[in-house]
Amino acid sequence: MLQSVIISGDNKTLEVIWNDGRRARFHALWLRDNCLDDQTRSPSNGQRLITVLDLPSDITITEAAISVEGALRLTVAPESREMTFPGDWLRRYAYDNAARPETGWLDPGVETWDAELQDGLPSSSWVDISNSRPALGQWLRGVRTHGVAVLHDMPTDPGALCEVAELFGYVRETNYGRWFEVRSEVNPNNLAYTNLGLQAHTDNPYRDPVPTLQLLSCLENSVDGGDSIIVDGFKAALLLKSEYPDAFDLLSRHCANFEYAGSDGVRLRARKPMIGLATDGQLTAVSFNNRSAAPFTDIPFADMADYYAAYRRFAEIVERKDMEVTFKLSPGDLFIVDNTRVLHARKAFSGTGTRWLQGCYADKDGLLSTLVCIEEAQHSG
Ligand code: NM2
Ligand code: OGA
Ligand code: ZN
Repeated sequence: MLQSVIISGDNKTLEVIWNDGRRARFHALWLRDNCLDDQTRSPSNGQRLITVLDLPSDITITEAAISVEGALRLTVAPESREMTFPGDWLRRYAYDNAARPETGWLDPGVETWDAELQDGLPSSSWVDISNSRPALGQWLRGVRTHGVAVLHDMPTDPGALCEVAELFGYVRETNYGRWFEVRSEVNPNNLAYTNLGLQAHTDNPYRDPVPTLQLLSCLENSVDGGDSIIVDGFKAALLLKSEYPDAFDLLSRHCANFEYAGSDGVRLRARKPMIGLATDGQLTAVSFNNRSAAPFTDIPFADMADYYAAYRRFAEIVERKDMEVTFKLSPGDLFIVDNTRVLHARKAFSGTGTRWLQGCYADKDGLLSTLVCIEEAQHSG
């Protein structure tokens, strides 16, 4: 509930005060643009019907008051339009916040982790998430918060992992197929298809846009070794920033090159920083993959030696024991990672048994959308 409103001296902004004492200022222009009436937003789909050119640039507030329901009511000129905004709507979208946080800030829903997550990995079972929306929501929340979740008791039929992606969104088909077999092959077109260990990495940095989720499921795993390791790339990047701020700057300000050219007819190339920041400093992505790093061409000559030192520092942090969560996949296990954040690795394997995984890519937009829908249903239900 809103308690009061004060119009500024120039009539271009106002300040509201809620009954718990919180205050926030809003611009008349912003309020007009976000008017909740059905001439401004389509009642059937919520999309905006006006453009920025429809906003009177000389807009002023002529009247403002708090209604008995605790909503803001105001009138603006020269349109002489009346508008109403519920107090909780204004609170949700208030933008009159304190100074920007420093570079490397994270979405408030994200929690970084290290080896201490070992026994607390978000996990569920296929039966539960495919039969219960709340269970699916709980599992997806793990991906949103920690960038990783494990699933047990998967059916072992080929391609079953695609059904997991289809529970929340869409499979991203690539040159590797709708899903791919991960096992040791003769003449592999990718080092993933060998028994070699793989340094912690994000997949497909040579692709733009990169697949934002990867799923890996296990059909057989009777070899010696082949354990899985995951590392929170956001945690690693923030450690780098606190321990070696100059290294963090180098990896976030300069673009690396990535390439995959392992199969006939495929020449994938992309350019991006290893530590991705939004222009306002939000930490948004980590791209790290030794096998697919191409010759770096876009780092100034004078910075190249320091860049390699920074790259090495970052790798050292990624490989710290106290950063990793490890597990050995058994048949029927699957894990999903946020491929813009969480790095995955595997130990080398050998011996007489068989190691057979299947992988597929998907995207976070669908996952996050499904999660919000599940949460909205829970809050209204
Ligand atoms: N596979 C498993 O990004 C990479 O190249 C990692 C990807 C071949 C689809 C391996
Ligand atoms: C991959 C990969 C890990 C594994 O296929 O991208 O990293 O455990 N595989 O085989
Ligand atoms: Zn991989």
